[in-house]
Amino acid sequence: MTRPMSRADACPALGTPPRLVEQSMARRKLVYEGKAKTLYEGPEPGTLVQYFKDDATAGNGEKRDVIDGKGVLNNRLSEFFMTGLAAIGVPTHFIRRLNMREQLIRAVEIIPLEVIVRNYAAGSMARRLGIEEGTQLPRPIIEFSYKDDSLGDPLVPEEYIMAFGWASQQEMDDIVSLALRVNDFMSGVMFGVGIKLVDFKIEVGRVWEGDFQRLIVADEISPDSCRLWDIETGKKLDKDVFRRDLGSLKDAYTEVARRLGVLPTNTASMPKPTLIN
Ligand code: AIR
Ligand code: ASP
Repeated sequence: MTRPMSRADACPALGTPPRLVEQSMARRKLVYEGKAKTLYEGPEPGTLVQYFKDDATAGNGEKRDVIDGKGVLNNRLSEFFMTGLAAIGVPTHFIRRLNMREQLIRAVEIIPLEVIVRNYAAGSMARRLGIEEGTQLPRPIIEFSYKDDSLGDPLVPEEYIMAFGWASQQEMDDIVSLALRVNDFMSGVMFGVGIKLVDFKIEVGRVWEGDFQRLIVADEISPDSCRLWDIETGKKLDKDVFRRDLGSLKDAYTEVARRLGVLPTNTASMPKPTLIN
């Protein structure tokens, strides 16, 4: 398996000697370098390899750190959620996991929006409206941000999206129904392990199937892109732990993975899955 070196992977005693890893890196074409993930050309046309980094950023890159093992956990968790979505008929870009940090995905044309679904007020909504974090919303609320780091991903009304041609009316209808299906699925899965899905973000991409174009869930679904609170204690188990300096991000993500029974088998430092009653 080819993959770039990272701190968590770089153990010559266990894997490919570093020299060979470097050679394989040279053969692979970088397609896109994001803050938390890198995309490489995939083995077949229409595919990409999505590599999960350990980098954590917040405030559009103002705060940054490297959290050992985050990439491994998010690779597994995103696989778990995307596979579950596919099982209930929600199309996603996920094809299969390749190794600890990489998954094979379908190449999509990303719609330049962050599609945010909120069940409880938190984060920017709580700030904007002066609502106390954790207040349950009358119904799930969907909002859209324009994906542009230099602008800080500004919230945009649907009229902008249509007027600037970022997505059509039909696509917006499809995006809303995808987002609500993801919300129902994710809320249920998390509820089952004692976690409240406060809000989350997805990205959606276009794929062509013959003459037909359709929309599928892309990017990732992980504690980097959701707010997850323990139902009993309210403890935060998502990226807010990093954004707000609330403790160990790795412990929080490991807790989510353990409750879901999703843990890499060969990461020595990670505890075995335990049953949650
Ligand atoms: N999100 C938005 N941009 C990047 C991410 N990860 C997610 C947050 C949160 C939700 O979207 O992780 O789950 C809403 O974020 P905010 O900051 O608008 O309240
Ligand atoms: N805006 C995203 C977040 O806070 C990512 C980033 O700021 O780098 O989660």
